Amino acid sequence: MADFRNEEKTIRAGRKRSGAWLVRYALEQLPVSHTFGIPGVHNTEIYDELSESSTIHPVLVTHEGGAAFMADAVSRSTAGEIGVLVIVPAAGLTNAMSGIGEAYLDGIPLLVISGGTRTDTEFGFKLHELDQHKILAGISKGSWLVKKHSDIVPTIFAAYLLAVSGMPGPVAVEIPANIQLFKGEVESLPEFRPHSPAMAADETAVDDAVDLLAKAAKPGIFVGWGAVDVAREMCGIADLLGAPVATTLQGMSAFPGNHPLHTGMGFSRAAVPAAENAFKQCDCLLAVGARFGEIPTGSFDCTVPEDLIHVDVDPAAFNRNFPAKVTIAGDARIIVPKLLEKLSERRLQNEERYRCVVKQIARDKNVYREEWYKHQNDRVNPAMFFDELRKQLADDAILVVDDGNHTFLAAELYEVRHKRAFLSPTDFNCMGYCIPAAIGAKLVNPTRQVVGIVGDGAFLMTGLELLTSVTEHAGIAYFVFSDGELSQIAQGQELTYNRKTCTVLGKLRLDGVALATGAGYVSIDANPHIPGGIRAALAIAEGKRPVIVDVNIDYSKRTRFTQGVVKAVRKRFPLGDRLRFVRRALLRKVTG
Ligand SMILES: Cc1ncc(C[n+]2csc(CCOP(=O)(O)OP(=O)(O)O)c2C)c(N)n1
Ligand SMILES: [Mg+2]
Repeated sequence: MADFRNEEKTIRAGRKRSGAWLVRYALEQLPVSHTFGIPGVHNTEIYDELSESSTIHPVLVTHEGGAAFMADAVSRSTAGEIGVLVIVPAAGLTNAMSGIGEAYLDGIPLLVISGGTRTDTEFGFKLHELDQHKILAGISKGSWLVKKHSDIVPTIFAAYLLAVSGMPGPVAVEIPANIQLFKGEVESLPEFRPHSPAMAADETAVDDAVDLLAKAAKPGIFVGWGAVDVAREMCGIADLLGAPVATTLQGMSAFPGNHPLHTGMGFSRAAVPAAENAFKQCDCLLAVGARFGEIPTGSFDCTVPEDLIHVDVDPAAFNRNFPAKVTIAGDARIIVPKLLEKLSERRLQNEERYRCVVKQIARDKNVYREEWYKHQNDRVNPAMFFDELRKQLADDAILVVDDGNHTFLAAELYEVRHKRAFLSPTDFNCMGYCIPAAIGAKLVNPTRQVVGIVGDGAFLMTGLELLTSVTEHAGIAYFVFSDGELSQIAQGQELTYNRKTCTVLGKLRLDGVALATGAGYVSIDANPHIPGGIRAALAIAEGKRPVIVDVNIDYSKRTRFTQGVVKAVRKRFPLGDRLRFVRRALLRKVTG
């Protein structure tokens, strides 16, 4: 593994310090404002130290899985802070794994500080005794077991640097209880020096990319989370090229949804019509910070031109799913401004293309919206709901989603206008993300509105973290899409099997959960209640209290995503099995 040791300045300490003091010392120098977790006998000394901190607030959660999602959202919703967990070994770690896994596959930095069993006793079968590093090996960028006091600060700095370098991700440091509790010799205390992603862009590759883009007849742009901090420059590139822009799901806030060249999430047949149409006959694709993962490609069912220019911090993404003509490895924050600069020098004349593309996108977006507006019944219309929510929220409001049908409704119908303003659990795709993640986002963005969109099934997984938002005065409006089902899967079952198994939920009284946790409660039963319901919820959240909004959502119209993905997956089945599936579904339709 590379040596990520910080080029630290050291201060002479000259006396003994407890390990817990050293942990606090290290964390206070990093961009850390909160820690998330639950105390136990293996980390109470760290918690006791944190209670003395004037810069770090330790947050008690109800489950360490929630802690990990909160920490993940801290990293996602800020350009610089890192989310930190302070947990007990073994049981705390395994509970936190869902959030650690999400951060790992989505490339989100996370710093896990775990207690560890004592290393100074001869006994075996100790409480929480488990080789955590074996578990962490497949789900983190690296993990350390601290052996002596003087290693604590340099190890935490090294772990942090690894978490934020290259493709970001989670890291873990285990500090045995005896080292935390007792004092040990530390000769010097390193001081942290922030680093910058100074990785120069490969000029030749950038020139090659500009050549391809300049001569393209129908260029297109695909942006992912990796481009989240260069949205302004990406707009500049799109404008110069007159190129339509699609985003990944995770990267929905990497390009403003109200830009006239924005089309939607993905550009496959599982994308909205504006995106699908705009990318037809695309002859040169610029992909930035997007890995062509399963979701935005509609299960790998998109057509990618030969002239693919792929920019990514992770070279492993190149030529994996789609071959690229030009690859540029590095941080989008360095490469994209360079691309924009070099494209601007070409004095391209793409005004006519810009006008045509913009016109078609606007037309397609309108038609799709009308299609949704026409689909009305006595339940809450998703398009009307998201339009009203958009109207009432500030541009920089953060929308946190979970995983389910509601995610794709949000992706297709809600306009994200600000960077880092749409948080979604994407590649690990873990249900239970929204409720806790919204808390993490709100705590580090107290002046921004934070809103959750969560399915009733996902709510059941982590809903009791509402108590954490109540105690932390995190004013979040949680819109629970109550359809009584695990709909994203139930719809797939319906389309594939004509039968639903194990996807109908028990009846949940959300007003009871609100009462139990101290959250506010609002219900939106039908379309006329949408404006008033949203207004009432946002007012409660404004008063620093979370609120559950029970939305009687209409799921009878399927998203383009669900329809497209089911077809794409089925298409790849062996012919015999495909026919068997179709026959079985038809038979069940007839026989009931
Ligand atoms: C931890 C976990 N378990 C199971 C799944 C599979 N899964 C994906 S979406 C979904 C349905 C979610 O239901 P709900 O939260 O009610 O949202 P809806 O689809 O109804 O909007 C399920 C079960 C998952 N993604 N994550
Ligand atoms: Mg549901």
